[in-house]
Amino acid sequence: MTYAEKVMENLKEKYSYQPVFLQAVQEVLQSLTPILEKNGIYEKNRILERITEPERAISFRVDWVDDKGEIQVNRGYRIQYNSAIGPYKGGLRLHPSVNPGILKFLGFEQIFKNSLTGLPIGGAKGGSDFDPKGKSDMEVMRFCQAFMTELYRHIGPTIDVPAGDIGVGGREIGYLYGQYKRITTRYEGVLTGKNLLFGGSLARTEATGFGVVYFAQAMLADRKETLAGKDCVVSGAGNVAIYCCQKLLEIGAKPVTVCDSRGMIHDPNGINVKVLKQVKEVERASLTRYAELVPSAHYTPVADYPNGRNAVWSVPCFAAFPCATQNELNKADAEALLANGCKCVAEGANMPSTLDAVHEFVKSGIAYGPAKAANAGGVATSQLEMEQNASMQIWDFDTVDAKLKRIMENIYANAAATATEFGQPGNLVMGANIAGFRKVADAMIAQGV
Ligand code: NDP
Ligand code: 2IT
Repeated sequence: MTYAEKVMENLKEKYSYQPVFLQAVQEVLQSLTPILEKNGIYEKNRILERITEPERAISFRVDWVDDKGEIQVNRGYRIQYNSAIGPYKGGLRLHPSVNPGILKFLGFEQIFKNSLTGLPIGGAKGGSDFDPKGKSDMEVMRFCQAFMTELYRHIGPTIDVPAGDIGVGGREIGYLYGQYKRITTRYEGVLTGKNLLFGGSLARTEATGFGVVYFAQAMLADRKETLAGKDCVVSGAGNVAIYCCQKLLEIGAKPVTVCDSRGMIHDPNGINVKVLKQVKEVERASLTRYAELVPSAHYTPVADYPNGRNAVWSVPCFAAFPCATQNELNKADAEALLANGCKCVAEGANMPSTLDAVHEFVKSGIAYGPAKAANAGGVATSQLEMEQNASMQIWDFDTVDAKLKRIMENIYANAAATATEFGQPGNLVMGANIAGFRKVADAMIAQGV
């Protein structure tokens, strides 16, 4: 048994009740074997045993009062995973499915993603099982205030800097920031994704979606291909999906699908981003509303998906952008995409593909950009927001966007070069995992036990 296999066996025994955490670790550890075998220093320093265990996992109770005056109780978490190369950094997720296993998978991925950006940020993730759906603005505000009333003591601009994720956008960050400032009296960059009125960065809202497209462009440029004029499928209809569609349209590609948890839109004329923003960012409505507003759009509810599989993946396309959630794309979906001629997959969501779907993509030799590389534009731009806050500067949109684009191109170049260095050219899963790991592991060794 290799070192990585031994560590994996132990984790499987200890955390059998956290399947998505085990899945994320397995994908990383499988890719690391070449570097672990080349250099015994990682095993000697027990790096795998250490890097898979969070430095600190905070769990707390969140009590708040709903509009009827009833007391509600949720669970809040912050997993401070690794601070070897910078302050903890990562999003907060508000979704009823949130539990420590999901946050550990997300926090673990974040370590390597943040390392790949080339910026000084450690890995973290947090959130709550609070469900924002159907809640009033004031209920969301009271929840966010209650959540921050505990979280504030664990974070700070050089300690831990949370941001958005599923269910957390500008509104929630505003309420969280207000409460932090009320309690501490500090006006400082303790959260990213803030409103432009109080320290937010231009282009942060767009960054993850734009970054995924920049990453796809970088992969394709290396293959003398381009997205211009090509049909693309996008899943999700939230922050990442919306700005992925917007950038695709800007560069002359055509996004033809989006979906939410209730159904999907197929519009052969191309997604109308203005309407999508109105429906999702302003009205916070279901995609049935989009179909009402755009006559050329065809809506399929989840109940009518063939074999219960997301119908997005059976729409023929040149490129696919999974931007909704983990494990939204399985082996059968990957096979359907490949059979229909898909040549590029760039992941906007975190771990959207199951392990066997990843295997299909890598085996096929198409341009496949794994999440921790392809969606790093969001957190990278968060770090640019931290930089602006720390120096009291405000950069214009084009400055931030140009930096974002360069960062995505550098991530691609680094992952591609590392894959070649370790004998598997084109395998960006291996390249991203080894490149992200090497920097953090070497920093941990240099800092001692
Ligand atoms: P949002 O909350 O803005 O949007 C999530 C979207 O995905 C919603 O449209 C939601 O639909 C949909 N969705 C969620 N679960 C499912 C499901 N099971 N099936 C179909 N659709 C689903 O979140 P984000 O756009 O911010 O995040 C999307 C993904 O991107 C996540 O994996 C997140 O971790 C990742 N990510 C986000 C970054 C960011 O900067 N925001 C950065 C890097 C990664 P509904 O509204 O019906 O629930
Ligand atoms: O998964 C992610 O990278 C995010 N949700 C963004 C994290 C951040 O700190 O901007």
